[in-house]
Amino acid sequence: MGKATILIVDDDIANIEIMNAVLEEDYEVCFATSGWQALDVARTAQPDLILLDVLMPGIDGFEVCRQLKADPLLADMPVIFTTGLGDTEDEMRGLALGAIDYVTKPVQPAILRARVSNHVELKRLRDRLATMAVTDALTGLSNRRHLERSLESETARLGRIGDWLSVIMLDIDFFKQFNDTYGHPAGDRCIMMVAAALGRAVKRATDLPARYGGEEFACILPGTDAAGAELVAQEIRLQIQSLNIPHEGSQVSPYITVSIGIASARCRPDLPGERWIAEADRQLYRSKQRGRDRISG
Ligand code: GH3
Ligand code: MG
Ligand code: MG
Ligand code: MG
Repeated sequence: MGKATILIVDDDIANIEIMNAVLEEDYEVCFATSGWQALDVARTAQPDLILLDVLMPGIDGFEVCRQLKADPLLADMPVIFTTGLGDTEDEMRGLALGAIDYVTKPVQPAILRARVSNHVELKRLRDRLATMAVTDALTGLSNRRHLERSLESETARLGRIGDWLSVIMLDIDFFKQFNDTYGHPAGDRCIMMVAAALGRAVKRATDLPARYGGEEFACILPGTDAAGAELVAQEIRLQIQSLNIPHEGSQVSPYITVSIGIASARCRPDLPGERWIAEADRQLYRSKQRGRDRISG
């Protein structure tokens, strides 16, 4: 993992230099000399920690902290106030605004280093847990919970503008037989390879491929109509075909195949996300019924 990034905010360059000297060896350090600039740099540099002066011309550190915590994209960044204000009242105010720590100037280099190190460590742990909570451990794709949450927010968003949404579900054919023939570890490797093929097939940044469970995958395609989804489904089949994973026990092919179901419609505010899953699943079932290794929708 690369160095963590620290944003130092202080209107006094001498203070920035002192703190930079303490931190520059272990961290990527960036700076801001005013409150507005701090908010700008926080957005662009996405620091892991912000050292925030309180008294500055323009908006002060308390106001910067308030605005950071009010912005969902910035609220997770830990803030340590570094200030000449030593009153209990000031410290309480800073902590009440959501700062994780409060350090009075002049700072003790060793103490600043230790506090920064602890908070950066915690931030990284928190980031790792947040990623784990939305990721499927075997494949690295999004997990089912993340898929369902994204589907709720996407149907609400697209419903307001009446835009298209497609959801693709796919399921590996005769997979129980694959495990029986080649063993469970080989089954796991097969699931990982199919997941990677799915990842290669969906190309837009807003598309969301996920492992829905077992040997079943789903994919959310915002702004994609039925014809577009059909093309993506064909690309998924092509990518999985070119894996050439032998499957002796399959009744449809000597290689691994998948059955696919597609649900496509314009979003409406009254249609919840689960309706897309239900329809894609119904179409997937049709593909199974019609002989597997095909697309329905
Ligand atoms: P169909 O063509 O109708 O989909 O047949 P199938 O055998 O694939 O369907 P079924 O749902 O009956 O079996 C799915 C199998 O997938 C059952 C289970 O042993 C296997 N499976 C589910 N999750 C995992 C996993 O994480 N790893 C491995 N190796 N196997 C899994
Ligand atoms: Mg100041
Ligand atoms: Mg299944
Ligand atoms: Mg199956």
